[in-house]
Amino acid sequence: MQDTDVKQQLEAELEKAADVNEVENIRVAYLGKKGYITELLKNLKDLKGEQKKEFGQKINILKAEADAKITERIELLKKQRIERMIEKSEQYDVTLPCTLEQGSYHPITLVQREVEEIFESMGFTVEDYSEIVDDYHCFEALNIPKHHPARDMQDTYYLDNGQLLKTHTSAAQNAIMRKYGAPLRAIFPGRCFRNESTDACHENTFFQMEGMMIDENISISNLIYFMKVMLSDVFKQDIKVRLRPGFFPFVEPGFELDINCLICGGKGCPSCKNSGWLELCPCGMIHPNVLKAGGIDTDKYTGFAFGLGLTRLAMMKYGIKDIRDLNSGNLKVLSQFENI
Ligand code: FA5
Repeated sequence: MQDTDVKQQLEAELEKAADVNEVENIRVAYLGKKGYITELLKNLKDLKGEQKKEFGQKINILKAEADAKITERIELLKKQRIERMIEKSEQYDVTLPCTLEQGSYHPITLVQREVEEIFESMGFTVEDYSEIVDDYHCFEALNIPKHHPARDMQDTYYLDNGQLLKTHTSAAQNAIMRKYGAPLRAIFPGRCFRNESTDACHENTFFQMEGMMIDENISISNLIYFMKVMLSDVFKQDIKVRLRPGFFPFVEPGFELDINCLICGGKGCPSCKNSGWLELCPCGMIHPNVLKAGGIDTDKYTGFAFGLGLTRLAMMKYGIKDIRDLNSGNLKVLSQFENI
């Protein structure tokens, strides 16, 4: 084959090649050890002088051109393939009617956002924290050493690696104190896990919203003030509240803040275990040991903390009688909140 024929034939074959593999086969057929262009070079030995030089140059130019054309074709095919993939993945008709039903926010999300707004307006920041924590943060930093009986109050899911699923949002207290120091105003909502049997007001997976305020001269009256503002803003009605002593190793003094059950109006029902009251928001003055563990100067600062039961708050606010409905994924229950 003449060098001009080789060039034309190569161009025709490249034009027809539909994918990169075919082009690679063409490369071998022309530039490989026994390829057409390589074979042409072998003719050199029969030529002499000026003729040999001229032919040699011609074949070298042909070889370089062939290589460039092959590379060019490969690039083009790759580009076309990507364009086809993009085209395929984005094929949808925007004029088609939407068949998906619109979703709605979960009642816990709704109430969480409401409480966040209330506290943000009072200068609190909203913090995030992990659901898997270590023993130190969940217990030890909160004045609950190993083997302390208070650990029994929270039946914990331990992981194989020694970590555990957060049993309460208080597990974030130490990290937040260490991050910001004092003075400090922060709330931190989060999912909590306890190995509990479930009933109308207990779940094994539920939400709390922790709050902490640390500053000079913080006292129980500050705590009561913030609790009152929060509850009257959330419920937008007068609700009966009772404060009674409560024991938590990380506060001193500690309180249980209960609200009159809004499902039965205080008469007693399964949602409040027939007591007429619902434990909603334990709280207290942060224990000096906890402040010290968080790097806070206890000669200068005091603070309060609370652990609001966000899931129970959603129940009371929206009149949900059974806590288990909230994790059920039952759209009949949950879609009632779409217009709130
Ligand atoms: C605590 O978890 C403390 N960390 C709260 C705290 C924070 C006290 C800061 C003092 C200072 P307790 O275990 O009582 O406390 O839970 C707090 C609230 O979470 C309860 O009042 C209740 O509203 C909610 N709660 C607890 N267990 C469950 C459960 N199994 N299902 C649903 N809500 C729950």
